[in-house]
Amino acid sequence: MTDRQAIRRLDYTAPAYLIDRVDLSFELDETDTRVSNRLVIKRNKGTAADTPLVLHGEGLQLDSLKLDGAPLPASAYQRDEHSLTIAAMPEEAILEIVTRVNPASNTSLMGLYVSGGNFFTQCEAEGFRKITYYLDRPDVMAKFTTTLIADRQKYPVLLSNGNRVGAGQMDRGRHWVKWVDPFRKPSYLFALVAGKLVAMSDSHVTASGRTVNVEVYVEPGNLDKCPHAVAAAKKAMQWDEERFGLEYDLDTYMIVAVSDFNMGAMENKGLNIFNTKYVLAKPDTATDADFDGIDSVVAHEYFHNWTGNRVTCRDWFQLSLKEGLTVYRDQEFSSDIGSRSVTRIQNVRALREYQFAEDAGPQAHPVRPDEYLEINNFYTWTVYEKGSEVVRMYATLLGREGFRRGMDLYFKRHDGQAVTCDDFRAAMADANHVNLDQFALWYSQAGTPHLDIEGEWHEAERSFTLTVRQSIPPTPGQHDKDPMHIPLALALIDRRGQPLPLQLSTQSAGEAAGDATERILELRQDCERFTFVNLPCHPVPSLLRDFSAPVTLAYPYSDDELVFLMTHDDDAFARWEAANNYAVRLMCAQYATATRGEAVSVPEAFSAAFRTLLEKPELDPALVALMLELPRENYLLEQLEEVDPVRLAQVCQQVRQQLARALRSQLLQRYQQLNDGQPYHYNGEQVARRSLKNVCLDYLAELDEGMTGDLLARQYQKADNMTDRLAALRALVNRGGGEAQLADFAHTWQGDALVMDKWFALQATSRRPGTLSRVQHLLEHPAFSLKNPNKVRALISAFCLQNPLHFHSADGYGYAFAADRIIELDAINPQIAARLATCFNRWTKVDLSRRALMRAELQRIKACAGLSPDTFEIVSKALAA
Ligand code: 7MK
Ligand code: ZN
Repeated sequence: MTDRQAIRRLDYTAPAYLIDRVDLSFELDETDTRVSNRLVIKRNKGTAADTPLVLHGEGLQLDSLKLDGAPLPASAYQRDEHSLTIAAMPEEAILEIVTRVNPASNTSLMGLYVSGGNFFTQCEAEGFRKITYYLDRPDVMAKFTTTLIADRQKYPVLLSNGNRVGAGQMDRGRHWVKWVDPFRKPSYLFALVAGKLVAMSDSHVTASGRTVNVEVYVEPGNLDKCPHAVAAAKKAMQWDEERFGLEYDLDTYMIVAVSDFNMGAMENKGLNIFNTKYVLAKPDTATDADFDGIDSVVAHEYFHNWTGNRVTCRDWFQLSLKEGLTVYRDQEFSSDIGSRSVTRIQNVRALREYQFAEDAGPQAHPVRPDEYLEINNFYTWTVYEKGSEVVRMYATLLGREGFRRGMDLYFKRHDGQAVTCDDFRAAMADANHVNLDQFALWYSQAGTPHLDIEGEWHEAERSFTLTVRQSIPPTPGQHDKDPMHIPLALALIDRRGQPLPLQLSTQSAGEAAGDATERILELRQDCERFTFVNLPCHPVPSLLRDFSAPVTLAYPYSDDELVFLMTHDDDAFARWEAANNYAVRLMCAQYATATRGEAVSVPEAFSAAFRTLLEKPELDPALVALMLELPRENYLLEQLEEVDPVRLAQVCQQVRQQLARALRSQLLQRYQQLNDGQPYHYNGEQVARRSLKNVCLDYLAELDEGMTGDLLARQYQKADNMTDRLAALRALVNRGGGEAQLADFAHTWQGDALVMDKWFALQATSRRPGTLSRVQHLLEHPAFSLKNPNKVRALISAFCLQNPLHFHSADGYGYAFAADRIIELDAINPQIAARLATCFNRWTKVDLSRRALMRAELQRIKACAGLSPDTFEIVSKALAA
């Protein structure tokens, strides 16, 4: 591995030179693209006159270099693998650089590359340096113009950032288009697209009356899969105007879909580039979850136009400044256009399943990291999802209006600037005249805070005292932590399920809100006591309502209290949470039972609680579905030590089987009620009904009866949409059958890459025996390619990260398979390889023999010659655990 130095947050220094303008010209050719780059460069104030100019650049062939019109002699500059240095620079200069790159051979999908015969770019975080020499850092903001020159027949569409200002014909069948972006931006927001694409267009009239064109570009033949993305963009525009007073600022908002893409999507100014997965959808190819995903990713990228582009990050340690905030904004958008409680539960479930595990493992890092080897490794659950929870806590502490005042001040102060997380916190504090100093710890301390809470009822005083202790576990490099500022939302519920008026003993008579039934307690110390007075009866506390902080919480609820809360709490999140707690408790206990060699047995009280949920048609089916879905193995693994993941998976299945038997008639009845034969529509009500229907189907599939086999086969065959068809196929395959349907599915959808991804993923995550050898076999399938990240995620990552039963097979073959693929991929696409390598993160959680096997594979990867810094960083941190 390259002996790269760690980059440290505290080493930040302002750029020595700034770039005022950049004029780019591309002569596009698959294997030999010529990039002309004209920079107007100024020495930054405070920079000594003899300071050299160091431009970033990687893998570039240099053709010519001119300073103020004169070619630079070789003695005037130096080059190495990563940079170009000019020792003597005037205070202000025009630098003209011509370089060449080979986009066709670029498998990293960073910089300029070819996909499906078209050109695309990806520059965040440090991809622009693979296109031309530049100050490739986010605090250098310049005005860009871009001219694209290419063969007219092969590349009729030529796009870049900003507004299209001119176009024309050229020699040799070529044409050109010129783009001007009027807004200053850092290089990571640069983009170009060239190729044979078609667009679906629409328009949006802004609150101030401007008409904005909305254009979604796709490969010919895919126009029928664009309407949902176009509608999502328009909804997002409307929402940001209403909620935050933010309008779009260019004439056209463009989205382009590409099938080879490392991530979900990218917010390049005016020209967002998306993974096809988050654009293309119609009912027979996309599931309800896919439609939801498109809404949220389109909104996310669109929202970046203000939170990310107009105000950007000073340095990459501040990544959560734009990502945490933008995830918060897209979550709020999804809550407003759909169901707020369903959205919240789904977001919290993902946070706990993935971010909590990250925060408890070897890659744990603060929301604002202190150092990195490779910034690409820090596009993490912590920076994104925990970051969004941190932003949400401002809103919880300050209220919706207070949060809006903070946002307004943030834009007023920082529009056009590259700033830090502290600047955001200062805007929130100053706009509301509050002190948020202690809140800064949310950005600097890693690890999930834990709250230990006890309640005590004083019959004589009719008061209830909560004692709250907070602790933050040690994480790599951080052993001692300080108490944090934590908003704890709570209510006290009486025996009939009514929330009681809350009055603190410390509250003065004059203090208002005498009948408020929910309060936000602001924790600031290791241990605090809160006594609520004038209560009519011994209440049940409803704690951390709506998940008011990203913490774990222990309160000694009895099983009965959990059942009471799951049916009576007026907060939907808290109801789900009670059900989830109860299920986690049950499954951990059953795992212990199985470990002692005793038989798994689900207590009647538990199935009775689930039965109640199924028998109440007045409940929101989407919420019932979420409550009936048992916690996944990967989440349970975090709650246990020295786990045998195979036994855990078996216990989970036995619990599901026993529940299915105990609830057979209710499940069947609910399934039939919900399976109403209505033609498919993607709308809230239908999505909710389908989600419960398919949860019922999943339980029924556990029954060893011919009846359920028929039910599944019928749903597969009759479905008029991908949601139902895929649910049936998954259940069929998990039962060890479904061969005919798998073949039928592949035959029907062999021409649709995104649908084939579902086919691969379904097999990779299957419980059926022999899954690893099937996965190995599928690597040879004509529709599979290691060069396509979606395919790698569908087949390999799905197996390694979402199939604990087979990944953790006791013979270690799952681990060896993962290591082999990581090593192979590292040479093709280090970013994707490093992501995959996180499947070894939790090796210290499993039993000793598996630990040894996983560790050996990590060492084998680490020992590979020429390993990328990306994979090296992940693997060496995992080994240090
Ligand atoms: C989401 C960066 C981009 C991981 C999750 C995204 C990326 C990585 C989309 C790429 C994004 N700025 O908008 O955050
Ligand atoms: Zn983002």
